[in-house]
Amino acid sequence: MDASLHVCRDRGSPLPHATCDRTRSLQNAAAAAAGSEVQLLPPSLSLSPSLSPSLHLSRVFWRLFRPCMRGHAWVVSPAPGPSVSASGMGLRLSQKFVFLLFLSGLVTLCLGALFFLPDSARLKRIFLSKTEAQPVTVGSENDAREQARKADAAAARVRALSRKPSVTHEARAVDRPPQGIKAQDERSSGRTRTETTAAQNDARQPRDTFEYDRFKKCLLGSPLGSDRGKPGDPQTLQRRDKVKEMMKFAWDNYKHYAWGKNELRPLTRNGHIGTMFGGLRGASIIDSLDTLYIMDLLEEYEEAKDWVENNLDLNSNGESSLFEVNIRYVGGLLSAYYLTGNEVFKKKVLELGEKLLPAFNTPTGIPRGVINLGSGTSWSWGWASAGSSILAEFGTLHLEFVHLSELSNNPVFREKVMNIRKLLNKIEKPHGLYPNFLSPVTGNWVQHHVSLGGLGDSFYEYLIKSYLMSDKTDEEAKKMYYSALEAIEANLVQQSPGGLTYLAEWRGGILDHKMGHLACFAGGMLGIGAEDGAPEKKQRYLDLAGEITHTCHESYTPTKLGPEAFRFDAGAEATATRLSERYYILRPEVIESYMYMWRLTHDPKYREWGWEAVEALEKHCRVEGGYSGIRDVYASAVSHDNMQQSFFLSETLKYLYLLFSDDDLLPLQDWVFNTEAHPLPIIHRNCLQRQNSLQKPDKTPAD
Ligand code: DMJ
Repeated sequence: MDASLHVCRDRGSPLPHATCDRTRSLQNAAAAAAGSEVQLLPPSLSLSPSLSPSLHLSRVFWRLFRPCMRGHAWVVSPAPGPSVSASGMGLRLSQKFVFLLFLSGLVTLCLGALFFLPDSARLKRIFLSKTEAQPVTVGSENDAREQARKADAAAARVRALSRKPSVTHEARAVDRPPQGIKAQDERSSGRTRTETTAAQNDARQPRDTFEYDRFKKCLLGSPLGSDRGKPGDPQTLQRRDKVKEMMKFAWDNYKHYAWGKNELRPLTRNGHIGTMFGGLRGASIIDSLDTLYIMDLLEEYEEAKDWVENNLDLNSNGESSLFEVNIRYVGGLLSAYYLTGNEVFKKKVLELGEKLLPAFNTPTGIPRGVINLGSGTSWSWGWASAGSSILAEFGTLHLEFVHLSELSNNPVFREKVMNIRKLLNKIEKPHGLYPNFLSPVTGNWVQHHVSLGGLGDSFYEYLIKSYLMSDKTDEEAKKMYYSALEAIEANLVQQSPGGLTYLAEWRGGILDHKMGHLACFAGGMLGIGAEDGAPEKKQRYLDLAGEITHTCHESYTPTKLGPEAFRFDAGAEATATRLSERYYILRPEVIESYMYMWRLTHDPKYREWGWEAVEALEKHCRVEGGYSGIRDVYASAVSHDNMQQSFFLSETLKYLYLLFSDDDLLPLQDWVFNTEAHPLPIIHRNCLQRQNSLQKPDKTPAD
């Protein structure tokens, strides 16, 4: 509990002392106005319920405040005049009238204080049940939107007073960056305490109508294919087996040295928790569930599942990244559920999904980047300029949230991400591009930095994947994706003097001729989006996909592992020119593009490139205690960073395994991979509806 909330617990009441004090002074003021010298009201005062509705209110008020007042000799001493009994029954009618008048005034004043004074936010939370409370995040910018919201909040307060079920209560914004991080602009980097909304509360209603069997019937093929994707030719099978062995090695070491922690430190052979997931643990377990399952490592999968069932504690109180928790935990649990049908995953993921909802309680509905899963408090990253939210973070929730709504039959999750979509669709875009920073308070761009690498990347990925996941019915996502692509082609796609195609970064019209490793996912993205482009563009997009993938492969030299960022200026051709950009942390993006390009073209070079990566991982990253990132991909003497990232198990090894498998293992007609490589099923809506109507008791198949 907040240290500043000193309650009247010693007197049996949860009210803050400040409120008790304020009540007393209000009483005295009101009494003075009524010409009485008020000391205190008697605890035993009883008034006839038949007198007036305000009497009931007075009683309610009295009951609420009595504990604060207990212990005082509260008497009414009207002066001057005949003395009266302290009992209400002994009061004369005129005195009763004055007394009632006073009580009504008092109640009005107190409730007024309760709802309008800035310090009363906590009291409101105590007074109003969680189920009623609906949060409004108040930012510090005084724009028209804010005014409108305040008006809404005021109207809601009135509704609160009339005790209607769904009310909105203003919460206080506390401008404070996360611990250890200094906000660049405290004016707008608001930390916002949020509470359970009515809609969020809805999420707790057991309205589960999802039928796993019906879902399975609507898949076009078996998720694991006819023979778990076993490739026909012996060399490919051998390579696939090698990848499986790598996964087992990574898993066994994690299990041995870091079980239950988030990542393994393979050199020091211990666990790493970090700060990204708040109090959540077991990131490597959640990220591995589906990989273990599709690789037929079923004993290991069972261990992981048991851990989720018995040890995954979602009641954590730490400060976590909304984006990371979503792509790893929500994505990992969702795909484990869809692949296995085990209800424990569904239960956990819905519980976790609800805990993420308060992050959306901002004036625009654009979530802030950091959330405390325990308290619902959310705030912007201290490093994000002017309290902004990051495009790649709030733009990478769509797939998972749509599935949370599918599973729970509760629209609230879908509504949250559709709201983000709506805002992004409407807002003016410089040259049709989406900058990386947006204010969750005003809904305006904060900086004109555009990138398909870090800060921007997976937003674009989720546009095309939203379209594909909707069984190609989400026309809005499609339109946004292809318009963004036009803008990217016109402004970011570049050719190096050496003939390499790359995606530059854009800073207010000035190009930075640099590509991050992260941007290498774009080969795969362009590939899977090619087919649904305009007829005259399809081939162009597929070619572009191939060119970007080729450039990224070119950056993998001489260790055959790639740097964090590479440049195309001052004579550089896909080369890291800065020491600080030479590291490789077991990232998947280049291999991810190989996997998609293999599926789309069956050009054997992609499998060859993938195998090069396997050999390089074995040579440079495998150590006795697991796999480690390396500090310099150009150095002949390898230096390890002592971290086995959870995405190595979830993405890098999974994409390699799929690259050496037949296409019917997680076929792209049925599955899209979230940005952490967790497969999520395409929603074959028509089939699902057909299945549902077939199964209704009052319907027959003939219907
Ligand atoms: C993963 O966590 C996800 O792919 C994310 O979108 C960005 N990159 C890391 C791995 O590099």
